[in-house]
Amino acid sequence: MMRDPYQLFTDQLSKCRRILITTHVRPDGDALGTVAALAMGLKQKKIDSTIILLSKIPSKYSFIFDDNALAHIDGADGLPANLDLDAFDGLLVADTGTWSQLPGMQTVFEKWHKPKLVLDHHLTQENWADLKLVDTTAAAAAEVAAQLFDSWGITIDRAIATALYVALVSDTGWFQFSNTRPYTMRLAATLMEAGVDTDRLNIVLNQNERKERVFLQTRVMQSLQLLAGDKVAMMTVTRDDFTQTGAGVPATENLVNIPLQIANVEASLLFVEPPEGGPVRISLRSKGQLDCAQFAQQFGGGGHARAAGMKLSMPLEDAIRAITHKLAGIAF
Ligand SMILES: [Mn+2]
Repeated sequence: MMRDPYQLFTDQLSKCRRILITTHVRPDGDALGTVAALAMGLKQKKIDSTIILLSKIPSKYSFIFDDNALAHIDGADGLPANLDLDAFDGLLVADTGTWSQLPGMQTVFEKWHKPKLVLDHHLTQENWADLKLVDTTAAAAAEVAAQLFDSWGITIDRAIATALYVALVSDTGWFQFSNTRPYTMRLAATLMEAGVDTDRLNIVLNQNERKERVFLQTRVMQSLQLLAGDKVAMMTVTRDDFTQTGAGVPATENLVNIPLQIANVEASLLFVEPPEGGPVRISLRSKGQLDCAQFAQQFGGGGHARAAGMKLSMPLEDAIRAITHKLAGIAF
């Protein structure tokens, strides 16, 4: 008989006294919320944890750590040289199962002799973990963590519930995306009953932008063009846009989604000319037939069917020409 994967995971974690927890580079709300919830949940089981993050925490998410006095090691510039691996009994990776999402980790941990555990909901997985708890039907890694807590008898208190709620709304677009399932809504209800202040979270996460970002958005929207019989939208962010608004590249996040509001638009492109130079970054989103990942692969990029990215080392105008030329050959 197959053993319950949650029980196997619990058994393995129970053998640890101190565990290192991490998540993917450029962590989103699911990554950060799940990592924080895991650290707090394990504490109830007298398991100490140390969180290491491979990028700076986006400021809107820092409250998850600050409110709960959760410290973390900054691994944005590589793992700290003084990190004492002997102090840990295992590595717990949340919201990814691939080394490419964990820069700097593979060389150190590939041959590490202690257990490596992955808790995730992504389809793409590698085989280096000693134990995996992966549910690809879960809308967020947080759903897997919540089920682990449930089966292990870890109480979802207000702090844990808040971290899990941040994770859920991040990966489901506030319960709008197609990954939202009945369990997601039931879990959200449980989290609200545990005391999550959903109104405050809405303000902190959705109404907390720096003014530079909104001014950048205003400029970028002026660049909107429709191609391919209004089926493809295109916007550009130029070096000048960054200089004039004082915004940085992170402020371009999600701008690519705006043109998808237009009924006829099936795909949206955002070209970003980085202020510090380097390749032009192109984001592609689809709400129709276009497979973004397949398209991006032609240019050495990648992603998912509805969201992908690529980088082109050429001037902005040439990058626009190359991409729109390829898109012109697609029948929408
Ligand atoms: Mn996730």
